[in-house]
Amino acid sequence: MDQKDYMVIEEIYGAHNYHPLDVVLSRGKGVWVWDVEGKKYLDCLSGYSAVNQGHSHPRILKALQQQAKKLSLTSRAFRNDQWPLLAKELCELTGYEMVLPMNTGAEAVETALKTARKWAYQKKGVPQDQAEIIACANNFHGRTITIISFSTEPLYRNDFGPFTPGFKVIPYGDLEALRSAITPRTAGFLVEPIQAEAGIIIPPEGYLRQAWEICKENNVLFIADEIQTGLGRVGKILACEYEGVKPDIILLGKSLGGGYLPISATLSSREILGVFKPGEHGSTFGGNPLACAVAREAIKVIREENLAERAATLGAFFLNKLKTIKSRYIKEVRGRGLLIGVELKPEAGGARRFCEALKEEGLLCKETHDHVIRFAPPLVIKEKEIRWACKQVKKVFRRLA
Ligand code: PXG
Repeated sequence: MDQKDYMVIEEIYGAHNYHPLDVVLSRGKGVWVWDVEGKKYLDCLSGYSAVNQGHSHPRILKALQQQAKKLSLTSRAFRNDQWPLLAKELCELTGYEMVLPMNTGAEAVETALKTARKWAYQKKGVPQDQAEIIACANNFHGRTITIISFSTEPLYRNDFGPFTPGFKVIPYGDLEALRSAITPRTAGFLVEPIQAEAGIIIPPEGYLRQAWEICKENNVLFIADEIQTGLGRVGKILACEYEGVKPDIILLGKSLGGGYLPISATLSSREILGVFKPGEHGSTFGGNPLACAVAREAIKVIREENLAERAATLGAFFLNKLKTIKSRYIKEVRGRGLLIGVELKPEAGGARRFCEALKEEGLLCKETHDHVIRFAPPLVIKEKEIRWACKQVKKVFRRLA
């Protein structure tokens, strides 16, 4: 079968909830992936940052294989010998006291929302069913009904109502808006340290720190969604470290599974996460020994291969190289670590056609919103691979000019 055959079958039998680039991949190693016809590409998306350690990392693969042979799933009805160790190691990595494991990012977000509400009723004294949570315009936190209830993107919401009440949306980067949105019933403020899906939007310097302080003054939980920015992507283990912010709750996902399995985590203090009693929340696969063994190795690799430091240095190199590309179509090149966006002017005709042209040159990128090309390769990328990527980008901008 060639690529066309797979695409035809997918279009017939698969729901059309995505619009992927027309490339059918069957193999990956490090920063490289191969299509079914053997053509090689540099992966500049990393599964939306779920493959920070690179495809098919040998150490993580070994952990997966060894654990798969021993024990894969117990449910939380019984204990297993991997979850306690992952819990401890994750807390040591991030400086938190307690963790609740789930599978997808959206489930970690839901966990944080439930935590904040329960905390509000039990600790803050908010009257039952009155808790409010503040989120930011142009957020991306996942796809559940509750999460899209505070999305501002019509595409994510249209025809999915009725929505979950209890949320307020304020502009991102606006401290005054935060101050005035807080009431005695506010349980938490949910924020992405960088809005990746919105087009790599970096808030004004000091925003996170001051927002955190406003939350502290008002006894409001500061909840950082680090699902895409965390685990090294932006040059630190947590993006919030850039401003010395220690959120009350952080959310991790994506690369926690080392590119192999879905596993997510909600981390907080004992005081906050301690609100859960047996039976109040959970998931069949959350904390399963296979995912936990993989996650333990995944975070070891991030630490021992200095992936956060690599992202900082190589990201700066990549960013500066992209900034040297001269094109009347480029509005701005911005990023932090290896999370980089090239925003195009409207006359460029959209980022999609650039991604399609880059694919032809062997570089896989995805547009985010209509006008931003995102560059987010695995953090194991080498300088010479970045040089090669930039050459292809230059070529495409010349060709499409
Ligand atoms: N928070 C952030 C910041 C994210 O980027 C999620 C939460 C949700 O994670 P899950 O594992 O539930 O997808 C994300 C996910 C998609 C898609 O295909 C998702 C993301 C980025 C791009 C596309 O729905 N990020």
